[in-house]
Amino acid sequence: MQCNGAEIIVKLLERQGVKIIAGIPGGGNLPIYDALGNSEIRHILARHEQGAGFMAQGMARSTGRAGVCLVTSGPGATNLLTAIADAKSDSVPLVAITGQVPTPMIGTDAFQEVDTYGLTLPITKHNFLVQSAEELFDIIPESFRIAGSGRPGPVVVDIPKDVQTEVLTLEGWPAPRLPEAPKSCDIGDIEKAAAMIERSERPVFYIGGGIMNSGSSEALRALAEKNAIPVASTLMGLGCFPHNHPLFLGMVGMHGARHTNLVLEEADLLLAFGVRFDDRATGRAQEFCKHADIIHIDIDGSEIDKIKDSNLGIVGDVGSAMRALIPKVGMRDREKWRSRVDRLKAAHVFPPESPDPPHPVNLLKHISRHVAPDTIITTDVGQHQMWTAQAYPFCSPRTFLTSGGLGTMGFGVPAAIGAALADPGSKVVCISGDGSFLMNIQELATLAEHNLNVTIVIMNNNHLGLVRQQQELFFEKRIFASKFDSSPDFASIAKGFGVSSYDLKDSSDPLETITAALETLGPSVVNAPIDCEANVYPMVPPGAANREMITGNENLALS
Ligand SMILES: Cc1ncc(C[n+]2csc(CCOP(=O)(O)OP(=O)(O)O)c2C)c(N)n1
Ligand SMILES: [Mg+2]
Repeated sequence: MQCNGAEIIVKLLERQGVKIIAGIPGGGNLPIYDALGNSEIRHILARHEQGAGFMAQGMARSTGRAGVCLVTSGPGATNLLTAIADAKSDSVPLVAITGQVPTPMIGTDAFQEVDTYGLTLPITKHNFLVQSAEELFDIIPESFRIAGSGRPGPVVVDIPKDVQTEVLTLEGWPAPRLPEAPKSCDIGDIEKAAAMIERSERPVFYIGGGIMNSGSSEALRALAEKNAIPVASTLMGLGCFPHNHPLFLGMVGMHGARHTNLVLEEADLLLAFGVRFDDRATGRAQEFCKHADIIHIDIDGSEIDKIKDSNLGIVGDVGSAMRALIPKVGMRDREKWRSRVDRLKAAHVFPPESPDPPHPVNLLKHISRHVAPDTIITTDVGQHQMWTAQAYPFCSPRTFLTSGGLGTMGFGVPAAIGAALADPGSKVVCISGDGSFLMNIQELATLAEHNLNVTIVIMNNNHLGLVRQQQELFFEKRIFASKFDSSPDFASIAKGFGVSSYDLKDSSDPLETITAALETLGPSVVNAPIDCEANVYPMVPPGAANREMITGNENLALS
């Protein structure tokens, strides 16, 4: 049998179980597109390569399986960089295939040539520049093994055009490669961890995306309940422990609830499971959980003792570690510690309901009551993202898709498209901001084309709100370059793209209008004007300790 490199690529992708690829064609990847045209793989034509990258991320984040995107050389590859870096920051499995100029032209400043390999080296888990069609048999399956094994991440496969057209005679196909089963933890370490938990009086879980990636939210719940240990989550961990569980403390860190950060201050043992001590979570790291011993479990050994020294560092799968710990810890009720935690929680009801109906917290709670509990929510980046993290009652893993580590505006719409493509029957809601929405607005065309069941709610404060908030609080109210002097008519624009739209500005009952949008089959956009001076509280000033949070009441006193 004879095949060219492009046909080999597509066949190997099919054999890896790839069902959908998002991308944009160009001279540098046209042979692959030619082969893709004959495949069962569904191609989603994005309108910008960053959109394609975030669609692939939406599929990956919602399913746990590697998402795939395909772009051309030069500007196609550079447009994709942000989505790749974003996947690296949040440990998302992604296989990004980029076309490259023919091998003999590499290094000649050829048309649409950039050094994709060099550009992506620091933002990928691994990258390849394919030298021959023969190499594809190893590199394509290997890219999936690498993207999904251990700590997941993005892999770039840069494929010169002459490799795509090179013809080979072949006898068979290599076996697809799956992510490797994670390494289980040393049993001696598990015994030590169990003894530390038993000795502690005030243990607290500090959990993150590692719980989601290891699929271990049930083990977490069983361990927390057995030993009565409260659970605080990072932004990436939200959904891994039910929002309404009595042991749940909410999100830790810069915009965490006051009681969450205060409980962590009082802990004598921190169970840092599947987390990386990100500065948004820890505040000033030296001050974070100062009085606590730390057990840090992570699949990535380079995270152990990177930011905070641990008393016990365990490299391995956090899920298997927790399953091993469950029989080794006793049934406890920790009456004293729980009642202390409950007192702190009761003293700081969070987030406060607002008397103002269009307040984002009210809108979010309303949305949560009108969609199924496991509805996927995506966000963009800004105040609306933090309000969502604070107020939305996430109950299941992989239901909150947000750009955590990189904090990329423009993530929300294409990620929602990706999640909807991966699960076409279900509703996906994107909470966006008026600034972020514009950063990948072109993907409304993709959304309309596929008639996906996505509702986008734009929390419109006519500002880059989180920037305005920082200027108000930390730059003596010098509001500069964060207010929009003109604001687009988002509802009309959405209509222009062929998407149903609603504007709460024209509505006598904004909550009812949101319900109508959520009930619309197919895509819809809701423009939701909100108070442009509303701030997200609490807020820990950048570089401060978490206990130094601003709660908003001081702010009232300040103004
Ligand atoms: C691509 C990108 N550029 C700049 C920033 C810096 N930034 C963080 S939040 C923010 C404002 C976001 O505005 P909007 O989407 O309207 O959300 P809001 O804060 O108003 O809810 C900006 C500019 C960013 N996170 N991402
Ligand atoms: Mg805004």
